[in-house]
Amino acid sequence: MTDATLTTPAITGGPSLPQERRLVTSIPGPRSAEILARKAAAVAPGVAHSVPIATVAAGGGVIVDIDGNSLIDLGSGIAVTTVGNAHPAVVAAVAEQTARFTHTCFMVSPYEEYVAVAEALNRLTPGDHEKRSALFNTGAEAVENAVKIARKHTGRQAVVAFEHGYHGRTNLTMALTAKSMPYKSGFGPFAPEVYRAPLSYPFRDGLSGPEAAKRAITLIEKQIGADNLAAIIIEPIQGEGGFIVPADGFLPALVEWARTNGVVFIADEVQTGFARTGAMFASEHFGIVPDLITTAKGIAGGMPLAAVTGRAEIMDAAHAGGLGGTYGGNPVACAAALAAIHAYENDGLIERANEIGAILRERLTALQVSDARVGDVRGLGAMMAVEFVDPATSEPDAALAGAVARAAIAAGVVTLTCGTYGNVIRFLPPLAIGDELLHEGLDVIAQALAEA
Ligand code: PLZ
Repeated sequence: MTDATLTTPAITGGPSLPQERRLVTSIPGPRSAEILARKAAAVAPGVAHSVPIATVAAGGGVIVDIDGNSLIDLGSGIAVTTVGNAHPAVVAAVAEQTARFTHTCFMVSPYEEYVAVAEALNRLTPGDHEKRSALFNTGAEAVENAVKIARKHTGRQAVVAFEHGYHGRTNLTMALTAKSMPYKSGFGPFAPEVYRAPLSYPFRDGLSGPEAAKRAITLIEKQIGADNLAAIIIEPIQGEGGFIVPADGFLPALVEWARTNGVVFIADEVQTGFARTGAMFASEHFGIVPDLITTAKGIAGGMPLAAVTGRAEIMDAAHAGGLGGTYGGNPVACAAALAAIHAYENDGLIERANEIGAILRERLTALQVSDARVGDVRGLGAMMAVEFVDPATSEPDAALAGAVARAAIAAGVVTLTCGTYGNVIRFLPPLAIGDELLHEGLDVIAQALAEA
């Protein structure tokens, strides 16, 4: 290509796309392969991909590629298109907003869309205390800002993150993230005053929630000291780390300890937020009310938007002009968020996440019963995973997870892996997927496992 034009055909996405798995070529087909060859020549190889197709449309439960293949989507672009890709209300809101104005910078001349998103977040996040929100572009940026705010509020510097935690790819969020490859290796030095505490990982540690919390709190008290600690940050369910659901009582004990010691408790709900887990926010499942909550991904139906929401007295600590960014709370992203949030609240999507969760749990548990290589089935709502192990030793089997995912993709099912040990397949379908397509996707996974 010598000019900046596209070869992509005109095609409309959204839920009116035929809801079917349809392979007309092998994956990748010839036209996808051509674009992936251009990618290899033009795009930095650090930006890798897991599904070798060139996407032209998506909606409901499918992704369509440039060769005309229609793949079942069990990933939602990593938990982003939770309302469904190219959701009609999101598309309409984006079109309407784009035609009025695309940007002013909220720090130059503010607009209602941003304020309305902040109001919605303040209303929907756990707890009925007075709250404020600030908007950003990415999950990592929200996490960075939550830490800034907690430090300013407490006048302390240290931050505790957890084993298996994932918080982003910027310098501070790399420091907060546990896993070296591929996220951190060679990219240091990392931000100082970040400490790591042990998690509750019921499948591997056998501890009760209170026992695991005691282990973490002892480490924090002995190695850092509450007086030095600004914040504890944790994902209610570890996402990239392997969809690890902590044992009952773990999170409440941490929240209680943080409150007693003047430490800001930050729930990173970037992956778990917005109906995904069968509640508007995963914190609700664990009965916790975080001081600050970071959100992104599902918030705006695919448009880049992120937020920090929390207690007014903490959020008010940052001085005027101390928070912001050129694009934070872009009006088009905010308009998309208002449409997506309206859908979460009014289209039964929390119930739908629970229905999808019931199907996933039943099908995946059946796999576990018939195949000892499925060591664990876990998750909540439409955020479920299987952890593959060597049946003899329970050692992680990353090769098996990789083989199953590759076979499923080749058969037309977009399947994502995760986990510190790379041995987890995760299921994050759009809530717009139909039961039949979901079952077909799970049939393909089951067959891929049987043949692996
Ligand atoms: N916090 C809990 O899950 C992003 C990462 C994909 P950004 N997770 C997907 C990848 O390999 O880069 C994530 C998350 C949690 C923060 C983030 C970071 O969000 O929008 O990717 O910056």
